[in-house]
Amino acid sequence: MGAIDQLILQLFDIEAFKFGSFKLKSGIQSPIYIDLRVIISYPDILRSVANHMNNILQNSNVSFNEICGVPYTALPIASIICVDYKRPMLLRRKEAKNYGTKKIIEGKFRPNDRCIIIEDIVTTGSSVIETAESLWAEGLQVTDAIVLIDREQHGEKNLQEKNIRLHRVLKISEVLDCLVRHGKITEEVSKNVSEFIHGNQMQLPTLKIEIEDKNISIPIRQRFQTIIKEKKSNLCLSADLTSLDEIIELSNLIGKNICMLKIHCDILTDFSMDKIQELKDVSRRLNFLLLEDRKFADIGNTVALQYTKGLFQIAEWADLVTVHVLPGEGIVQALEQAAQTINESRGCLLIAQMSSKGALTNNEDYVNGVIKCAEKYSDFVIGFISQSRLTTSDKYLHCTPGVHLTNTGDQLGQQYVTPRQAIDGRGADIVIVGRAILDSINRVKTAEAYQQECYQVYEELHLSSLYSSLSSPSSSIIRETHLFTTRTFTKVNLLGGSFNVKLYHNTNVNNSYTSVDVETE
Ligand code: 6AU
Repeated sequence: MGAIDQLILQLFDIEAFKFGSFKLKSGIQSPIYIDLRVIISYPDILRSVANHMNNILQNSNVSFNEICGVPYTALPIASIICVDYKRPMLLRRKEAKNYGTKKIIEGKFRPNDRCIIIEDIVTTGSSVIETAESLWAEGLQVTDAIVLIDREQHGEKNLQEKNIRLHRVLKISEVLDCLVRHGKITEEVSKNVSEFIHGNQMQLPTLKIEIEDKNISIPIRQRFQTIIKEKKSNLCLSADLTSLDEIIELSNLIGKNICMLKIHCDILTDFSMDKIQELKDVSRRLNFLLLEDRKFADIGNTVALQYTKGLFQIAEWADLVTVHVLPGEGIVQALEQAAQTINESRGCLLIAQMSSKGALTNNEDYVNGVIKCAEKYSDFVIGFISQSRLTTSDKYLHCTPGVHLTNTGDQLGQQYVTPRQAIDGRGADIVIVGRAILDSINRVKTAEAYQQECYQVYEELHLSSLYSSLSSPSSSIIRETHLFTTRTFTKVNLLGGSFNVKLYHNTNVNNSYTSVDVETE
């Protein structure tokens, strides 16, 4: 008997396949029920399943760095494969932790690593897709999934649409054939199940709105987007303090509320590489980016040295830096080249407009020059420091300083607007707030208030763009903002039905787009 037949019969013997009439989660009555959870009680069968999946992995020649099992049944299978292959494993939590790092993917990986998904059974492919989306959001590449059983209910095509290749040990049709051949089920039962399978092809109900230049394929940009979304924060704290110890202490308290911490390393009286490493550790633990507001403004050669050498060795620790384009595009070219010597992903924000009174940057030609430079170096430039929305492309994050809820300016030319004016009026994605938080009586409470205000306005704005993208004759919004606390954004009446609408970024490197997923209730 062939190894595949042997495996099918073993699964039959331990009642992984049940025939009769079963009500599925969806309410549909099914003549077959497959429960692969039982395999964990049979070490020999578990090992045999892992061996079969290993063979597929070997024969498919897919290169990969990590393996991610979909909870729960696939986890022990993935563990065995990882041990056999001596490959690291990743885990996707079912829910993000609501304490500590709020991570959804556990385990070590690097941006652009290739990860294979392992699953026990595929029907529509939705759990593989959900897992892939979480991995994409972390900058990983996912192109292949291996499953034990394909129920042949359109899962392969659904996965194909997301550019994921499906490899399977068994198709349900092969299982049925084998069980009939060995007299375990009758022809009639097999036919019944086949008819059910053919009559229940399940496409994912997805309405995809593609936005062409949604280029979030570079890791630092992806990380930023993910942080904003996961933490529900578009607040950057401008920690203009002269003590790094104080900044570290403050970031431990406020880190959970911000997406980015901005510092000026040249005003620090106690700078050391050890201390800045400590701040970097806090930024990784509490999940925010570090921006060194260096405002580089010299010729390329000098700037490359300022970025990588000297006391500060900025490139070693700053995820992002600010740059004036005054000297011409060579400055960005130099920084990008210098950043390539660093192991981690780096980027920069171009200063396009300033908040201070009489700023010479407030000139159309100048700003156009900055935008052109951003386009040319769009792998390294992830956004602007600006006072208005500069391009219709949402490739660039617009970061706006000069924000205060109560003051209108200082004695030295700074001019303030409120968070709502910055986001709604001026199109800011990220709001940079300094003294409004630093000079307040309770910095933590004030930071929380700014986080809430900024993200609420940001979400309202995003929702209204979602509204307009869905406002075709066949769709109309029936319920509004009450679902903000989850990833589900709203409910719409679409094509005659009521749907939950989810907005998410598909960060598949080869096919970046934003899509609106529509799920039936
Ligand atoms: O909120 P504040 O006024 O206490 O701090 C604003 C911070 C300061 C400035 O150096 C910086 O934002 N800034 C910038 C940046 C970020 O480059 C540009 C600008 O036009 N205005 C401005 O205030 O750290």
